[in-house]
Amino acid sequence: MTTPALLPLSGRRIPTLSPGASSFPHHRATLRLSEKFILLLILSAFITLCFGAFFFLPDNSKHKRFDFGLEDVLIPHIESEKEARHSSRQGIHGVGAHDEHRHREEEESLRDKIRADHERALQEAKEKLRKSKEELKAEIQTEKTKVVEDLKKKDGPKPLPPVPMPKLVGVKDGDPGDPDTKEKRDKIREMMKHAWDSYRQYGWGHNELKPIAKKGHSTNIFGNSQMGATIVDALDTLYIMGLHDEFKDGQEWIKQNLDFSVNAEVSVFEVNIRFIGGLLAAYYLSGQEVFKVKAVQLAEKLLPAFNTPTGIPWAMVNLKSGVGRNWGWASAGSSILAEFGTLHMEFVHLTYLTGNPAYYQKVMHIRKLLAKMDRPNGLYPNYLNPRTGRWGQHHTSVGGLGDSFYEYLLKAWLMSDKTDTEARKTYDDAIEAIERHLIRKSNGGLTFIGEWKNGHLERKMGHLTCFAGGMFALGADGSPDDKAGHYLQLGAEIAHTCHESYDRTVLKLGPEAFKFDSGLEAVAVRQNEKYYILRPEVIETYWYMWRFTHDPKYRQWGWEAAQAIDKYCRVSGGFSGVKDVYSSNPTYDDVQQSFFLAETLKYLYLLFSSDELLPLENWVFNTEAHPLPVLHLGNITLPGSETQR
Ligand code: DMJ
Repeated sequence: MTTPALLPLSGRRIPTLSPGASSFPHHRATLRLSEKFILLLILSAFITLCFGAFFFLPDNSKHKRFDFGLEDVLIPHIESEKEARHSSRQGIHGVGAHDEHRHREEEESLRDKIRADHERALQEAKEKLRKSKEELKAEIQTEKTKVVEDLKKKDGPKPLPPVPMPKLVGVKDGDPGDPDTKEKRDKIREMMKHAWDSYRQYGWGHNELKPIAKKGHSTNIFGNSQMGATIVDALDTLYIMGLHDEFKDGQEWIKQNLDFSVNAEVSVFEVNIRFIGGLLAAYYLSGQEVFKVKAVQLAEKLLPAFNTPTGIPWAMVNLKSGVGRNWGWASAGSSILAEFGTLHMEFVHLTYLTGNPAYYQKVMHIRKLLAKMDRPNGLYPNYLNPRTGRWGQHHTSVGGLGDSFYEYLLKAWLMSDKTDTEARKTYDDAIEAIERHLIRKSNGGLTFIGEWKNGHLERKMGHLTCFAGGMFALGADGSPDDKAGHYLQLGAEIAHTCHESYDRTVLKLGPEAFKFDSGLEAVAVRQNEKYYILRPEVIETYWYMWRFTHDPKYRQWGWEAAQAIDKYCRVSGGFSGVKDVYSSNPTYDDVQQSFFLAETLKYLYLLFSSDELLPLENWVFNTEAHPLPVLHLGNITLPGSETQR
């Protein structure tokens, strides 16, 4: 190495660059190759020296921190360093030496602790490595399950308050006694088993079943969800029929899979009558807490639907976001009478079981609001706007869009052990207006219930309307002015008309709607009203009429319907609706509706059972045929009822 080589480093011989000129040629001009080599040599020697100096410096680190990066080790050490500095200043008193010793001991013990921890971890790792792959997998799974369980416990529902179980009467077999009836009942049970087994095999967990395609099915009332509607809807029927293995299977699915935190926009009404009603009935019949817990979880998800300017709920709610809206087809953004008016039974039970007044208050608020409104001709229109609180189109129906509103007025009274007289009065007034404006006799002598449309009576009756026969019979006892006989008679007449609507078809199954016009009696006219989708209403009315009269014709009519269903709707993958009941060669709609298992087969089974099974004095069936016990509240006041009533 020579000194001239250092010259360029000083920069003195590097000429100033004019702007834009490259520096490279100047270097080439000013440094020769040998100089560059010497320069590099010196640079590398310098770097080596620096590194060496760094490594040979005295090791101060142990006076600063342990190199473990652990806070619990570091923090005491920093503290002890401060103390050391402090005490060395006090050294003249001889305290410094003593502290030094103490700190060294502390450091020693910390080191020992860390060493021990490391050794333990090493030992554990060695043990793990000795295990087989399967053993390790199993251990990981156990850990995972534990974490999930812990999380569930943490986020899970608050425990519900203990509430006395209402008196449950008639949860028994209901053997009808005579062999012929028993045989019929066994056949209905077999049909239920076929419907359930098919769903179990091809549609398990889906909402419904496509029995021809043999796969799951769902509609917009359940949103884009897989909430096992058929399982929940069928549970109590399985229980009543003594199909206990199937019931257990359903219960297990619900326990493991039924989850309402789904991004699904569902119908508040349908979810209430099928899911909450189904779960509550399963809870009361079986006593299994899981059903009550799930019903309450779901009910909480429905509550945001009531956040409207009037408190009249939206038709649909997104279970995840709580955002609600109405059906696009409903008159001017209206909510539907049969939807917001069919919540009372389930919501009163929810308040009873949870102690949460919200449910009771919501439905009572609806009732109060309706009571204050003007009613055209005393009739309730099917549409009500939840923003303005004003009626939409003046259409009134005891069938679709109106039906179960009237049913729930009567059943509110019945389920309260006949103490809710306000509900009874509202029912009586409504029925009186219906009789005056909607019920007529055809030329052929058939009593029918028409539809009221802007002051005009449409002489058409829906299959759905046929439930009203049973409702009139059920409400006969307790009707004003001693009109019990009249209402029982009205129930019988409706049952007869609806039977005619079945009997006048080729398949002996009833159409969706039938006319009483231009010489037509109880027959469908339009092609799109000729279908039968396994609906229950006619059989429901037969059952109520049977319970109140014991007239054998109701069992006979029920048996005719059961045979027709088995003959024309049964397929290898379950039961399907048919598109035309007037055709001897019907095509299938390929849907096994969940209400077929919840209602149609249940009412048939009850029709061929003794009255001891679920007596009507003790049980009230919701509109989806889920039995809920009468609440003999006695001195108990429902929370929220003090302020509302
Ligand atoms: C059922 O879901 C209920 O009975 C509801 O009230 C109206 N209709 C269907 C079955 O037809």
